[in-house]
Amino acid sequence: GETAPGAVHVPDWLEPARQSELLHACREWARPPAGLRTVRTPGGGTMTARQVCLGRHWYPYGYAPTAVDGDGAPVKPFPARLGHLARRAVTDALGAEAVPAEPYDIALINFYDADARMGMHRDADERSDAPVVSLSLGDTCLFRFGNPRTRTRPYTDVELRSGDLFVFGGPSRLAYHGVPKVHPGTAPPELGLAGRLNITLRVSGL
Ligand code: MD3
Ligand code: FE
Repeated sequence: GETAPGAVHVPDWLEPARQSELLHACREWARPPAGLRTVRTPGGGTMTARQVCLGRHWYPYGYAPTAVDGDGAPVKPFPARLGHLARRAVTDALGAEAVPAEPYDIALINFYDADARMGMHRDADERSDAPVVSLSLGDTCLFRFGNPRTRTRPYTDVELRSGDLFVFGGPSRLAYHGVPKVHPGTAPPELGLAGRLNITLRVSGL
């Protein structure tokens, strides 16, 4: 359903076998070089969700070809199949007209343990207004969707579960959003994941 203009939630978009496949791939991508890392924020803090990047390395607040704030290794390539998945996701959520002409070329994968959170922020480091595609695996989280102008209320709170798709396009592309809570032990048992994983697929416009 449409949470806000251009923000569409599609529960259970990924069937269980596809969730397992994607989780397995994420675990491979998380290995060094340029694997899972803790993101340091400019204020001297650290993000509680740890991250792996494909295609381009995100660091606060820009993109680089190597893991500049990790081991310095070249970032793993963006797999063609994630590009196909992104276009299919946008088509299902927003319609074929919303699929961008430019290729999807970045994946950011966030790993949340039971205590991890993500504060309210905007994703404004891409030079493209193409929709962002979000896929969730593992534990259910409380996802908080705000508005494009301020990080404050009004919010729309949505539970994101394993297999859910969320696409953020149009006026929602620059909206504030965050993850105030992960619900431990809520992952589908057959997935074999303690915690939550979120994959976002993006167009860099570079
Ligand atoms: C709304 N990730 O990677 S997914 C992020 O669950 C991020 O890991 C969260 O925020 C997570 O930047 C939230 C939902 C999401 C992702 C990207 C968006 C919402 C968005 C981009 C624009 C607007
Ligand atoms: Fe974000």
